[in-house]
Amino acid sequence: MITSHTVTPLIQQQQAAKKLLDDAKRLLIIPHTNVDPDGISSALSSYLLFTALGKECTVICPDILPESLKFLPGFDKLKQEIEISQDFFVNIDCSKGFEIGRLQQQADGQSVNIIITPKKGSLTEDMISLKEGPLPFDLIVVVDSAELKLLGSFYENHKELFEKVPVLNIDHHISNSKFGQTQLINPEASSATEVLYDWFCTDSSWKTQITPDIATLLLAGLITDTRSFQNPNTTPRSLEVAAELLDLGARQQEIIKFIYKTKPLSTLKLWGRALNHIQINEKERIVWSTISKEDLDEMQGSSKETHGIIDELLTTIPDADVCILFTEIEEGGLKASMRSTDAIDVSALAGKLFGGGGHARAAGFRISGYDNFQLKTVECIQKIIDELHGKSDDTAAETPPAPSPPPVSPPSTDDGSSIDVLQKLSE
Ligand SMILES: [Mn+2]
Repeated sequence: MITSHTVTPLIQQQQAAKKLLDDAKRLLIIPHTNVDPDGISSALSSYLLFTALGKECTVICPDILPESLKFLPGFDKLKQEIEISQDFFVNIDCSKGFEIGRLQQQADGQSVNIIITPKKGSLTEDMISLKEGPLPFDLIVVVDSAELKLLGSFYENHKELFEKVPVLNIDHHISNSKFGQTQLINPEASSATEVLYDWFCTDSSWKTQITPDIATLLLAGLITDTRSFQNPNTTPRSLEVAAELLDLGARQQEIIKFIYKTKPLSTLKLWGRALNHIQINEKERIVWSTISKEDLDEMQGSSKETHGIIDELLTTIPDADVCILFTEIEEGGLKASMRSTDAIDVSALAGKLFGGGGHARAAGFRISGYDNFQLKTVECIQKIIDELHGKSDDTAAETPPAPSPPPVSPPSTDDGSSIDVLQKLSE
């Protein structure tokens, strides 16, 4: 949600964020779930820099660790969980001559008694006070996440921590909900790592700590969020930052090799299936393809491996205004990723017809509760064609209705298709 509040100038945000960082000693750094290279690289570059500056840092990957990003410097530092044990203090005022002889504890099943035997003087209630001990972190740095709930179960499981510890929100999504005590949000930056780089450069003692490893991380986020500088979010500043990072020793070829030129065999086989299943309606300028559960099983792949198909295969077909990839998902149901040219607003289509959402040129939706995947995809395409022709829903309803209306889920949040879309199109 974009608020109407006056936007704090970037320089002031950078200064406030720096002040918070300077005062903090124990940092918890975390990117969003459904991790992507920008999120992970932002978290790891912050981890490496602030560790070098003497902070005690913990870096979280709130997802299964993505094997494909193992090449990123610092990857082995990622933790999936933390153990939080906050001590509790029972304070005894000994200023009036009281001395403890012995401390014991005695449990009776329901409760525990702490028994204090005096060595000198006597103990009264007003000499005892109780307080919570320090938390394991004094600052949480959330990177590349438009909302706290995008931190997934990590946030759900540690809500109290997020309430007690100040949160620094570093992001580049225009849709950022501005959570946290302090924000450093630059919606003009093409990646969260670009926001970080500009921030790191505001302090010369920070900038000199940018090692080739940190530069590689920062460049990895920049390259992937701009899809190698192909996306319209690429600005003159992103190209400048990329050049400066190369100067600082970023290993661009390593990023290209591991992100773009290393695909598991199962992914390539799934791409083969998708290519085989491409269907085109030339008149309506719609291209679509399908990956069924059988395809996933036979190719030993996962539905999370399909998101390159739409951006790297389907959208390269000229003369199509709408591209759609239907993928059956392991948990049941299907997800559809949509891309379009300027001619069509797929977010509106996905929302109106299927309760999905996203952005004008990239959107998605989910459907569950159908009997036949292939028939369902044909039905979806027909609905889209009818809608593009301005036919009303009543007309569409004249086709034989499904036994019961399929429940429609909100846009997917588990792969590149739509959380990506929801976050990314503002990039
Ligand atoms: Mn990003």
